[in-house]
Amino acid sequence: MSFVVGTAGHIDHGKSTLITALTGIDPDRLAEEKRRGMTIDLGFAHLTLPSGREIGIVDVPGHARFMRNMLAGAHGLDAVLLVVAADEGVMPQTREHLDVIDLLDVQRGLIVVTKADLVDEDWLALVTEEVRATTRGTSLAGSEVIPVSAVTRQGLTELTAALDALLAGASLREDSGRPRLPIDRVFTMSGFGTVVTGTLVDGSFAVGDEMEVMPGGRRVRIRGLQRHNRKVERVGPGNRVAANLSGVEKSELSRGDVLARPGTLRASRRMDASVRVVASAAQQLRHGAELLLHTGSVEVTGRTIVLDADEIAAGKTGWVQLYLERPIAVAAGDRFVLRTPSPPMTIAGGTILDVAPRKHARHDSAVRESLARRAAGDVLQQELRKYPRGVTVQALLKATVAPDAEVQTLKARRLGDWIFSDEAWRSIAGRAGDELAAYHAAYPLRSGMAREELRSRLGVSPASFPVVIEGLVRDGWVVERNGSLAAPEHAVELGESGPQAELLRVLGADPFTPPSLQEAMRQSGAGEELVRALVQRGDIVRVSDDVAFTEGAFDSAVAMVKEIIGVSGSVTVAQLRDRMGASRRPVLALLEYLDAQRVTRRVGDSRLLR
Ligand SMILES: Nc1nc2c(ncn2[C@@H]2O[C@H](COP(=O)(O)OP(=O)(O)O)[C@@H](O)[C@H]2O)c(=O)[nH]1
Ligand SMILES: [Mg+2]
Repeated sequence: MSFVVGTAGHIDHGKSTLITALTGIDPDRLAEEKRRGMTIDLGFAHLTLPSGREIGIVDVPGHARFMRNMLAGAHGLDAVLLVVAADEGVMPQTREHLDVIDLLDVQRGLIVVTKADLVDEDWLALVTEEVRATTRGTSLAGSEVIPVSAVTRQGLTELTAALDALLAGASLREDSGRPRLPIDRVFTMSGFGTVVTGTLVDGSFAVGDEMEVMPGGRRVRIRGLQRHNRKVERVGPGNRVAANLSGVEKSELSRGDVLARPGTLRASRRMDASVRVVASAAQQLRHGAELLLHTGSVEVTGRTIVLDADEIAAGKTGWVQLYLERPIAVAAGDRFVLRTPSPPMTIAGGTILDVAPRKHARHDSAVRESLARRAAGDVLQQELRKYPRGVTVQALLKATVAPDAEVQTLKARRLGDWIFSDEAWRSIAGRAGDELAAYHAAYPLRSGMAREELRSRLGVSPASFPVVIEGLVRDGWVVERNGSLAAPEHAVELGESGPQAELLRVLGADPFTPPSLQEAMRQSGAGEELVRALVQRGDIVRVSDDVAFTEGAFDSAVAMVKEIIGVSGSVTVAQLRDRMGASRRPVLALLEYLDAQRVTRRVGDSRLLR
């Protein structure tokens, strides 16, 4: 049972001091932080609560100038401690951090009123009321308020008990089998090499796992893992994790990169999202605005295309497409925050809905409807609609961090590693039926269409074609005959009279010494098409370009070959010619055909059976 808890609140309100008082660990680890007595970057600690529940702690800087660091630590939190100093009350970054917590939808929190030793009861009551009012309408509304003092240690026991109770109601982080570690720190340790840290979500890491650094896709291996400063072999979601990586230098990694299982995450520059503009925002979210996007531990500049309006007013929601300066690794469902670069302010936030959208026309109701369905949780089904020719399950899942099992719930046709929306599958099957019907009408004497030809007419990829055919056969749209594809009802109709009957008569007149096939065709008026149909049906056997036997003659000749070999151990052209009473030309062609068919094997002038 493990959770990650973050701090939030204005500078100098006692966040870091509180964490030290609770854990004995000073989260201000940088020399500059110690010298200035001020948190600059994220700090980390850990604590075992009275119940035995273990928590990792992320301590954030409160200074407005270091908001970007605060944001890098604010994702993946199970709960937050909103810290407000009793002597100062609610201050600008109290509000801004609260906005961030609210936009990231952190639902569990405690309001910790610190420095209670500095004020009297009446003042404390006023501050308590002020904080309650401030959190109203946010995800922390109604959170318990706990006065504490790091100096007198008043309230610390109550605080750990309250945190324990709060987390008792929290479900463990879902392990969807698709771990992601948004990296918030990279350093080298002598004897270890490259180490990254972060808050692990969505899955587990184990020592020895091969991982991928996204974006970029660099392969690395997890050489060692630490959780709360202790070596572990394996660690699950909802943990602060340090991972020692092999195969990568420190200089090749940075905050914002994501460590994930190979092939499970997509790097994207364009994404669709729902947004909400914070109620107190000094400006609306304007179409075309250049903003800073924060999600996971990454910060990136991007342009905001407002899809269904020219601007989104403070307190309102809308649909946007974000176009980023560079690709980042995200998944549908991820929360994000948008800030204006100058003056630096948190203005909006929301949920990523599509990590690989097309450019949309603005004010398009179909786009709006599709986004609304995604926002309602229907991401995979919507994603599947993008692939009219099917998609591999793995590629589909890259759109989200949904567990693989969610694929089973889709209205779709699953064939091997491939998946087709019901609509796509109906269209492919209908098209196959139409193409085959047209082909049979054009070539009634052919038993069917070559596989490759049907593939290109359907426009499906070579990779998916085998499963597509398998599915079409199973559904009764297609049959496979003589290596070609046909509609089940198709049969080659050869009449009892006419050129085909004539050809068989001409070839069968002197069955072992038939005229050349070209001569027989000329005499009977049969064309290539008809010859092919007769071959496919097995009425004639074409042993070379210009020699064909009737079925009966061929079968007899093969029997003779086997008989001679049975008696003499082998057969020569002369032996067979004498036995068949035929001329040399068809006999030679027959034997070469049998060699090619691997019935016989040539050794010198003789043939043996294979
Ligand atoms: N009197 C009193 N001072 C405190 C208390 N907690 C923190 N401080 C002081 O407040 C200042 C800022 O604390 P710090 O933890 O760095 O604040 P942060 O910026 O929120 O992390 C430091 O000088 C602390 O000693 C407290 O409970 N009582
Ligand atoms: Mg601090």
